Amino acid sequence: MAKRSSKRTARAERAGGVGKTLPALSSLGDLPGFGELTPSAAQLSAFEGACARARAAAPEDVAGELVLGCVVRLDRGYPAIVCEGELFRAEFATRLTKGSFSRVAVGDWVCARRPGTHEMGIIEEILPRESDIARWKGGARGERQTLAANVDVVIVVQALGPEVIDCARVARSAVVARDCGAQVAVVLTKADRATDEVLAADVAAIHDVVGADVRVVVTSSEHGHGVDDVRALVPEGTIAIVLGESGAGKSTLLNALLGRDVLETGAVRQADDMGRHTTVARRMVKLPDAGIIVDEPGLRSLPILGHEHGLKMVFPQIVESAADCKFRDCTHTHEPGCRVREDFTLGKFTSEQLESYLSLAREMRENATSIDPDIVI
Ligand SMILES: Nc1nc2c(ncn2[C@@H]2O[C@H](COP(=O)(O)OP(=O)(O)OP(=O)(O)O)[C@@H](O)[C@H]2O)c(=O)[nH]1
Ligand SMILES: [Mg+2]
Ligand SMILES: [Zn+2]
Repeated sequence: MAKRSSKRTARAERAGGVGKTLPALSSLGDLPGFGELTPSAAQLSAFEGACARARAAAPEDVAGELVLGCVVRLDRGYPAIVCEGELFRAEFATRLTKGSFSRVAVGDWVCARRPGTHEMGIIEEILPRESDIARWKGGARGERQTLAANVDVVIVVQALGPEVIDCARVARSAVVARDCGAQVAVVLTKADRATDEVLAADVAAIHDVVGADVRVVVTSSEHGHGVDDVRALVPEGTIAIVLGESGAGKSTLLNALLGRDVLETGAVRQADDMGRHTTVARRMVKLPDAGIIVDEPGLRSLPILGHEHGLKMVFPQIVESAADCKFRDCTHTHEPGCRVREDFTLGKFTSEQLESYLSLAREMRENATSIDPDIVI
């Protein structure tokens, strides 16, 4: 199939062809209703402030048109918003498109206008986030991309297979998630492809790296194995996001949780077992008798940059030791007076933890543009 995202098409879409190319709102099932989403007290009071500013800025009377809404879906950047009693698509108020403010994410609460004369709503303000799962896109010094806002739990999804699991990737995802203040759980999919021995070794290896207190659930699309355990990770009232490479089985897992094939899934390439970026939209789905999960396109890369806080949350013991190294810029590899090495020989952390920590810390130093001066790594 030809690539649709040529510059010309993009311009045509911006010029008003949007309605033709985006999925019809009436076709979007399984989105959460307004009552299933809960803004924080701070977001509610920010909404009042945003309404006052919108009223002051508008020459006409907009008071009756302002609504509190939550972004439940993004199709190639175009948000769908749910508010009391309605689901609508929206564009940005002109003053928002000027700065970087127009970067709205799934899960964002917004102050929007619903003028009776327009099909589209207008986003007046994005309300402050309680949390923000973000990554750096296009290399270490690229742009920061928020994957989802106001998320409570990050579910790191990794496929099992004949090969030993990529623990470093799980540790990396855990650092990014904890940096954003979210809880972390790990779901290992495709258990049918691994022997019992490999499976047990993989689970143990992940616990060795991210700590025994992180929940690890094993699933398989055969017989819905593990699905109830995943549902338990997302109780009613919470919002989770699935994070993993293309082909990891994220959409398949969500379909199992929904009990129906709602989300598109796609085969992995034989050659390297990678997916083909089947999911293109970011969207919330409401699970029956449980919370909300955001399905995401697979991530090609997850660079570590300025994630000192996350590193500290995932490896608290090592960071504590690092603070007592003789040299502040100790790399914990060869320096005299290295407390990390010393504590490792005392058995305070595993070699898997130390290895993951060192490789993530090295990458962070190399990428560093914003080291937190309060945390010694
Ligand atoms: N053997 C096996 N295959 C699975 C399992 N879960 C998913 N798959 C297959 O893995 C492939 C990729 O699944 P998707 O759910 O589309 O993966 P995804 O993570 O959503 O991928 P993107 O949307 O591209 O990011 C599909 O062919 C699925 O049928 C499983 O438990 N066992
Ligand atoms: Mg998918
Ligand atoms: Zn050291």
